[in-house]
Amino acid sequence: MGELLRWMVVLLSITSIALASLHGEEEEQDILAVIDISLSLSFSSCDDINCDNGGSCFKGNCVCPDKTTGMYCEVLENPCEPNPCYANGNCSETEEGYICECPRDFFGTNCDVIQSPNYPDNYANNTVMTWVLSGIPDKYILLQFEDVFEIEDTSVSNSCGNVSYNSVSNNGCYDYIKIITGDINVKYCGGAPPSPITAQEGSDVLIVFRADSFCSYRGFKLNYTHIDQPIPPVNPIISPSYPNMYPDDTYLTWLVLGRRGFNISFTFNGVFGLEIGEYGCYDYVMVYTNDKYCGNVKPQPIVVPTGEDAMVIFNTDDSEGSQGFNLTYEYQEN
Ligand SMILES: *[C@@H]1O[C@H](CO)[C@@H](O)[C@H](O)[C@H]1NC(C)=O
Ligand SMILES: *[C@@H]1O[C@H](CO)[C@@H](O)[C@H](O)[C@H]1NC(C)=O
Ligand SMILES: *[C@@H]1O[C@H](CO)[C@@H](O)[C@H](O)[C@H]1NC(C)=O
Ligand SMILES: *[C@@H]1O[C@H](CO)[C@@H](O)[C@H](O)[C@H]1NC(C)=O
Ligand SMILES: *[C@@H]1O[C@H](CO)[C@@H](O)[C@H](O)[C@H]1NC(C)=O
Ligand SMILES: *[C@@H]1O[C@H](CO)[C@@H](O)[C@H](O)[C@H]1NC(C)=O
Ligand SMILES: [Ca+2]
Ligand SMILES: [Ca+2]
Repeated sequence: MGELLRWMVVLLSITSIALASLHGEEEEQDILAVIDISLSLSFSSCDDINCDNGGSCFKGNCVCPDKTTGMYCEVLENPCEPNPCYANGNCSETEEGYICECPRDFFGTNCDVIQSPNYPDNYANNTVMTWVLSGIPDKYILLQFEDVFEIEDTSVSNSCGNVSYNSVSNNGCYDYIKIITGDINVKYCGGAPPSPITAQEGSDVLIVFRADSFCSYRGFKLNYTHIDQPIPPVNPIISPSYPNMYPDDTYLTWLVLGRRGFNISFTFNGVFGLEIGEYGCYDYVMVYTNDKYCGNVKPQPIVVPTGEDAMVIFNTDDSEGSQGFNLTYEYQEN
């Protein structure tokens, strides 16, 4: 096949020389071109080339399957190079790829998962655990929580009742997971996972889990990854489908980071509507403090003191909705 192709190309070139001569044009160049073509043809033949590892020859070059490189696909890429295991886990090659041997308290394919003891069963009372996730220069650590999240907050009854669906960071926690990185220093507890958290560029993340001596719950599980671009904070923060009706049974959180020397000023815009009933807020949005906002009257702007982080929480019950909210914020130097 290679041979046939070669002759066809040479024939074509001879024809073009003939045409060129007819027009009395630069014959020399065309002859050079023919020599060029036959030279490159002798190099681009697949006749004498055997590609290893299932590679196939095309125009004299091996096209290599995944995980192989080299002129003849003879070099197997090492799946452990660079080390895909986080937390200094040890990588070993296997038939299917690699496995990570993770340090104590790190789990997941790439040692990229951490969790409270016994998750998703109850953690033990009197637990303190810490993890350090090492940052990589120019990258951002992204933390993502699993849906099952239950850490004792102060709303539970003395008999270790259900955790509330409504917990706020930094207060109201008997047990907690604490995330410390750069300007972030927040505690989480309650019955719903925090939204994803992005650390600052290159920063390590310190995580502390602490349970007191009474009442344990299912705990938390999160994974982390190093990403190239931070996920920008959303602004405005709006309820799903706004200004159309938001869904039932929704719990969403947003973390707005404080900055030293700046207050954060939150303002509600446009339509505001959250279900209110005989017993208060059935659906609500909560900003920074424990104040729950609902009804149809837009709340006054909220100013968060300098340096403090602000949580925004949106919680709806299992029936009846309204139009929701549109919340913008800005940093004000003070
Ligand atoms: C990785 O291997 C080294 C040397 O065998 C060992 O000392 C270390 O404990 C291992 N690390 C993990 C996380 O298993
Ligand atoms: C990390 O957790 C999130 C939330 O549970 C999940 O959507 C995502 O697939 C997980 N990533 C990995 C690599 O397991
Ligand atoms: C606690 O939650 C469970 C499951 O969601 C529910 O069946 C039970 O009634 C709740 N108990 C209390 C005291 O609210
Ligand atoms: C934690 O303590 C409570 C009593 O406060 C007890 O009922 C519960 O079984 C303990 N949990 C575990 C996992 O030991
Ligand atoms: C910023 O917050 C401080 C402390 O709460 C307050 O005294 C100050 O008036 C605020 N500044 C602005 C511009 O709202
Ligand atoms: C939310 O309010 C801002 C400020 O008024 C406005 O620019 C934006 O379009 C609004 N977004 C929605 C979805 O209504
Ligand atoms: Ca507890
Ligand atoms: Ca509702």
